[in-house]
Amino acid sequence: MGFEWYLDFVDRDYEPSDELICVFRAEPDGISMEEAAGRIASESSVGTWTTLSKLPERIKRLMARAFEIDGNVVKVAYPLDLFEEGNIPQLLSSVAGNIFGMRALKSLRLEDIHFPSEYLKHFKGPQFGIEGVRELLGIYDRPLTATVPKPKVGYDEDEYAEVAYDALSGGIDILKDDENLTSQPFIRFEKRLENVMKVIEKVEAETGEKKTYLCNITAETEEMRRRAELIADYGNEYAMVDILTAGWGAVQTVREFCEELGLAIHAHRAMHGAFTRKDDHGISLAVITKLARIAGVDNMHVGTGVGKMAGEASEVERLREVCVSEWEEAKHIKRVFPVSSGGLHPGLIPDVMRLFGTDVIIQVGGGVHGHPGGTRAGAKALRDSIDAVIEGISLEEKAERSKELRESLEKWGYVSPK
Ligand code: CAP
Ligand code: MG
Repeated sequence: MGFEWYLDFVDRDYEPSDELICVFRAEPDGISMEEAAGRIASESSVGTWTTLSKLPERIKRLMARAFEIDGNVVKVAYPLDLFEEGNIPQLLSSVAGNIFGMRALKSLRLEDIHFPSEYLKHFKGPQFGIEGVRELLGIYDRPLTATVPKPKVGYDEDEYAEVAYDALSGGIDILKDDENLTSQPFIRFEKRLENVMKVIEKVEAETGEKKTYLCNITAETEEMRRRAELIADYGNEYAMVDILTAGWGAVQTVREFCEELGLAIHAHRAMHGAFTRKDDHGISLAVITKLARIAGVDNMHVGTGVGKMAGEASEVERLREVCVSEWEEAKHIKRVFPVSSGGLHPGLIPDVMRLFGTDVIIQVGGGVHGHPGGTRAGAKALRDSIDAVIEGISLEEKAERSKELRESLEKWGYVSPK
């Protein structure tokens, strides 16, 4: 139409240079892919629905350009001056904001973002990363094990500590709060932290093994800072944050004070399913996982490929790669420990280790606390299943010498729960 300038944002001959590139999948509604691409590039950079009576000269160099249209896939190049240095919320308000709501698009999915080094240089990335976490815990040659007490919420501070004692003394390395456990009336944060740290002290003295606690600080930002300070006062290594419900700006603040406090960050991705699951609309987990690494978390959930949560093995492999690959464009951004979690039990450990190798944190909640012999037996069954893989023997063979593993296999076998 005469008052539109969307097609000014489409240039198939354009060759991006050191720009931020977004890959979108778009389904137009009554317009061409060309016009859809123009709308995406315009609305996510400098434009709007109509031509304007005044345009500053610099607009020409700030316009995003849709430079590749292949079927429903559109690639858009964004000049870096569009983005404030070091500001993740503003990035998403641009490339993942209004465009999702445009009537001219039936659906839109942000599949990937390619960040140039000029953009990444403004971010610290993880404080510890895989190598730093292994040094923190003194565990180098095997996956790390974690468990979440289940039921996920419901224990009081003392009952929680009992489950923690059984899990950690049974062989689990890391105790993790569940994503919705923060500070409820029956289990206040301060008392739970005090109790778990006493348990860790006791178990470390009894076993000589290093233990740590992924303590969930998720809350308003100043409260998260207060909780993190308490964690550091106890000498614990980690704070845990539900990064999507807390928000990217909060995560960047957490990264700052965890640097001051020397705390590693465990990132839980609860709520991602609200916008990652549909193939034709939303934001891919590859984008979320890249942003988590850029924001500087040390651990990040990436799925199992075999457990109860959605996510095929091919997607899990891609997300693992986002975590563990060296980034040529930003060598200062350390590698992130992938966390495999969700419906796991000893019968699935060979599959998980086939997918991840040993650089993985294997989180097993129900698959430990649902063991017929209880939490401690569940913990040993988990460790024995990992040992079996490292020894190169089958779980059945290992189970001949492990009652706990045998009972786990009798209850769950190799089921992939839904
Ligand atoms: C797993 C879990 C994790 C999910 C999150 C849960 O418990 O604690 O939050 O793994 O999903 O609450 O379901 P179980 P994802 O071990 O008992 O399944 O890791 O895919 O983000
Ligand atoms: Mg959970």
